[in-house]
Amino acid sequence: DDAERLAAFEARVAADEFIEPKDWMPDAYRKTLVRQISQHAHSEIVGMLPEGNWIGRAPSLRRKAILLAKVQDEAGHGLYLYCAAETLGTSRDEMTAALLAGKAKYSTIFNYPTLTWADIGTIGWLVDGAAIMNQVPLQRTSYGPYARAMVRICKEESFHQRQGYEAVMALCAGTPEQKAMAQDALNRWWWPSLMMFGPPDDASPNTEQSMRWRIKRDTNDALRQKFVDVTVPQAEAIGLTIPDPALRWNEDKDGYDFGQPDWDEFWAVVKGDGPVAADRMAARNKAWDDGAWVRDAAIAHAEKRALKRAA
Ligand code: FAQ
Repeated sequence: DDAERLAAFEARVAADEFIEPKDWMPDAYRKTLVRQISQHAHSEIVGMLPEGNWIGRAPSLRRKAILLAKVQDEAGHGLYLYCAAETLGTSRDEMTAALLAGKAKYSTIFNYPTLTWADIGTIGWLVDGAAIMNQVPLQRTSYGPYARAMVRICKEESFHQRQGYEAVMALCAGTPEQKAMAQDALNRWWWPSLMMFGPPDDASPNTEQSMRWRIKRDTNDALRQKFVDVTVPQAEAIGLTIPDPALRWNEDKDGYDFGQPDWDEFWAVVKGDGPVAADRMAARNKAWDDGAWVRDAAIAHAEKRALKRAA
């Protein structure tokens, strides 16, 4: 019966076994996974937009080639993640429809504008840096297909983070105007990057259950702390200042004390009021509509081949 199956499921999770698509799982576990994995997939897809609009304006051929490769990687991440979510019984068409209708959540970070070239380096450094901090532990998430998707994603994110930091480093070694551009980008992206980890633990409705089921392996605040601890020395190394007057090293906890992002702004952006949220949704819908002929052609081609095989 259900109580027995639930006990067996919880014992497997506690023993760090992976749960696989055909295994029995509680409905709430399946629902939480579909929620988190689909939100994650949508983030990768919408996340192509802020950087995609700089491909034509990259300052050199080398930077352009790197950025193009990075944006393509994000598309690939979205596709692995949609596949992982599909193993739980929700179709990619349903997930895509929810995104295009503006009903699906995706990371708040992608509702902020990319104003200068320095923003592109800063996104690689901070946004991909935050993504790695969050996703390395997810390689041990309890659902097998999600954990395995994370392995390749983390390798690619690590290249993204390095290319971003290297681009910011180049600006910091350039003219005073270039260095000021890098500082301005850090000032604008710092707080939204801290928001990527989600609300504080005491305001996070999903953390406790997700930790018990080992869907999440660390809490939002624990990952945010780790991110601050590794990022501050990186900023110092290239002569940039983190825009947080409360930031200071705390010997006792062997980590930094730091200020809190504006959580009212965070919840407003979660609810869809981000500075460029409407533009992002319009761009996604336009891309979907513009791609209709490609989907139609692929289906027509597949049908023609199926007919030939039948003949
Ligand atoms: N944005 O109870 P919690 C990338 C929502 S990396 C929007 O704490 P949970 C790479 C949350 O969904 C970015 N919504 O939730 C890249 C929940 O709403 P719901 C994507 C947020 O799930 C780089 C409510 O608030 N990474 O794309 C956010 O336990 C560069 C309550 O929150 C992932 O998705 C937020 N920041 O913890 C691509 C990683 N935070 O559904 C392109 C996997 C919270 O109950 C360029 N996800 N919410 O109505 C996770 O680890 C978790 O889902 C968290 C949130 C940590 C994001």
